[in-house]
Amino acid sequence: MKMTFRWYGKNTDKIPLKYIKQIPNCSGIMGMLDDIPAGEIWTKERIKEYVDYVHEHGLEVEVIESVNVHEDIKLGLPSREKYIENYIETIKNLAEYGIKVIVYNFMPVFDWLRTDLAREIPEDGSNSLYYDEEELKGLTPQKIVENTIKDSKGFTLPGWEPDRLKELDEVLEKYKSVDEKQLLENFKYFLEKIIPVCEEVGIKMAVHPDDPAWPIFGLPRIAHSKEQFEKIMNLVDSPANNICLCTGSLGSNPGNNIPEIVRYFGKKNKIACAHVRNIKFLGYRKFRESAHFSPEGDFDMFEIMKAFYDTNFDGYIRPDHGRMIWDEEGRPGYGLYDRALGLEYLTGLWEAIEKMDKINKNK
Ligand SMILES: [Mn+2]
Repeated sequence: MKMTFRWYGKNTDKIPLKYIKQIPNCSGIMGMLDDIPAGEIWTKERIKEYVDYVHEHGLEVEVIESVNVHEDIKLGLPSREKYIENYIETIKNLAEYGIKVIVYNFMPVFDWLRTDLAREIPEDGSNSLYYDEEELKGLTPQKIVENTIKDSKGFTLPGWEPDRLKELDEVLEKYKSVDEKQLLENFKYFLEKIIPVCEEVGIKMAVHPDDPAWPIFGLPRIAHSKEQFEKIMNLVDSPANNICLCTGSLGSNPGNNIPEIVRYFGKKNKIACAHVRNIKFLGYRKFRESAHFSPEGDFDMFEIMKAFYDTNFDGYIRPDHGRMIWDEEGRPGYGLYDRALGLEYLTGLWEAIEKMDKINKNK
């Protein structure tokens, strides 16, 4: 298992790689180039520049997140062909520079959604991302986009890239004729084209769950339960077709038993990487993102890490969204301090699980 940390790139992430290197047990970053619009090729030049810069700081970059899938691919429009070709070029280019895993999603328009990006946590004065379905009821998708971009404090947010949202009305209209079944068919079409290339160049695709884990705004969503992920894995049966298991996204539905889902797909070697975080439920479809430490939220982080350990997980884990603490000003969910605490906590759990296992085996 390799512990990593999400990093946006030197132009848009104010956290220097030097700081990330100083987090004990952090082997590298999960990287992204968030200025490249969905559908465009990630050129070798851009990738090389990014990868070289990370390596210069003594860190690895074997996972790239958010090579966004163009909406036309998800919609199954004829124009998807050229976007799929571009996606394939990007896969080949990334493989050439040592990338092993690509995290992506196949969610119509929105891949994650919150109603507040900085809700104060009364117990300690920190703040974190927050979701309340009740608040969402009074809002149109357009208003949510407006609020989210306004609350992002000028930082780009993955999934909320301006290019993806500028033609929102038009895209929402197009999705009216796409149901879950059609979306799955379009997904299969995409995977059938790209997975053979991934097999050839040694890349694992890792699909990220819906966040929150249920449909929103009447859009079809197909990745928020064990059964749905089983379906996605069966669309194209290949070692290159994998899951990015995000505990906070999937776990936003308390009906999803995270340790059990980790064990289920872990045994099948279907988890290429994981985002591990905790959340605190405040009511029905109402939660906030808590510190990683189990008692701060509603997940048993020990059981989650043990499920990874017991299924011989050898992929990548990163702490996920953190709170804003110690007066840090930063990208919502992606400050340095609380994520570093999270990484250390997960590392401690792993060390303890591993050593206890050895002690027990030697008995
Ligand atoms: Mn995630």
